Amino acid sequence: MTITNQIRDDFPILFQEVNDEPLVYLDNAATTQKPKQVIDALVHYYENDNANVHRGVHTLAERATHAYEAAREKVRGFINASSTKEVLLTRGTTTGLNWVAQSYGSTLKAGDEIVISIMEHHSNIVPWQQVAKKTGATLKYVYLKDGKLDLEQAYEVITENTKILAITQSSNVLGTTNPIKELAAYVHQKGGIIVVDGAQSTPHTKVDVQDLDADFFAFSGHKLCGPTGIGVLYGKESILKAISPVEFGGEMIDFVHQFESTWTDLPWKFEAGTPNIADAIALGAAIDYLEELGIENIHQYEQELVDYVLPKLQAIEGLEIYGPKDPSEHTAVIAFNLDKIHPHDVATALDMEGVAVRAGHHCAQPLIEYLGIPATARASFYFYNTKADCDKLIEAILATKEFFKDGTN
Ligand code: 7TS
Repeated sequence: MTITNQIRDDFPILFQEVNDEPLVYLDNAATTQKPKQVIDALVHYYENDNANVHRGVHTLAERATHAYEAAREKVRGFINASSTKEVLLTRGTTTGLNWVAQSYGSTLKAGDEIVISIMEHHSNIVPWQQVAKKTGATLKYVYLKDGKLDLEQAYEVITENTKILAITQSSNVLGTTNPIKELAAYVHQKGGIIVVDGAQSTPHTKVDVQDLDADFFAFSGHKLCGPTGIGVLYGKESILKAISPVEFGGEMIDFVHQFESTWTDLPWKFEAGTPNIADAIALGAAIDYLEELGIENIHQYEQELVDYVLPKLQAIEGLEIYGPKDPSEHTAVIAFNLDKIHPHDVATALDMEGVAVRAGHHCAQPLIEYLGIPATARASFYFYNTKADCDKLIEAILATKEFFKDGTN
């Protein structure tokens, strides 16, 4: 199936005016919009099947359990995990990364090293700072070269002491994609594991956790047309079997005695309490939707948008873009600064034109500090954006530039 403007009809939210202008939604790195198919799945579940899972024998409980576990199977296929035992349903990327840090991370000791990159989201920094504080392990960084990960430096920093390499597949600021497969092979050869933050890659490109040889891989449902509050942590079965759960209570136990308890099997061992059933089912609907479009088609279409818009942005005098210069190396996340105008003012001015972009540090303060800037504006695209949206962005940026001309130049 090719991506055409018609798919926009599936997204009711896109058809509105903001500040008397048609909405151009370019904040997809923060969260994506939901197609009717996903909204319908939520409504259908609550209107027909709502019950708690894994406990009741009545018909509704069986239906809810079946739908919840069917969603897990869809996720398994989507990322090519070898078994649903390896697919843990979480609240989102942040929860998944915290689980890995709290569980696997607690096995580290003084002298062990955790390597992360300077382009990480806070969710893949702060949990490792905590692990380092608690265990005495050392946190090390890989920095940048030409707006991309400095691979040469990565291969120096990763050593036999590296127990964990925790790294994003695609940056939410720089629009660069890291060579996860190569990094995984390298860290494995040194005896460590790789934890991948897939929040910005999974919605846009084919992820195959077995091909990448990722030990852990986390992503969020809401960045790929699914609801908020649901996400995925993939972990290799051999590792998940060996480590302890992070949360304890209902659902995850096998047997509870007065002073001792045992855990149930994977994946439920990690899923304490009533899970987010409705949103898991709707995540399954989002995956069906993306698979119908074809994730490769989505990737190719977004690349066409980048090839179209990035050179136009680069041609605007006084507009600085972060990350790789070559459109073929840039994802559809474009962070920029315009003249000396504060990015919040840029975002507000664009909003007046109906164009929604984010401004700020994008939860990547160490990166922003490293770049030596206070913040950036950021336009981020998804498959329902069009070349007309790109044109509107350019037009609105030029209008903003003109508006602030006298005050800031
Ligand atoms: N990792 C990356 C690379 C991200 O971009 C984000 C969210 C997260 C982790 C956390 O995901 P969550 O679903 O658990 O919150 N990034 C952004 C963003 O760039 N703007 O808003 C959220």
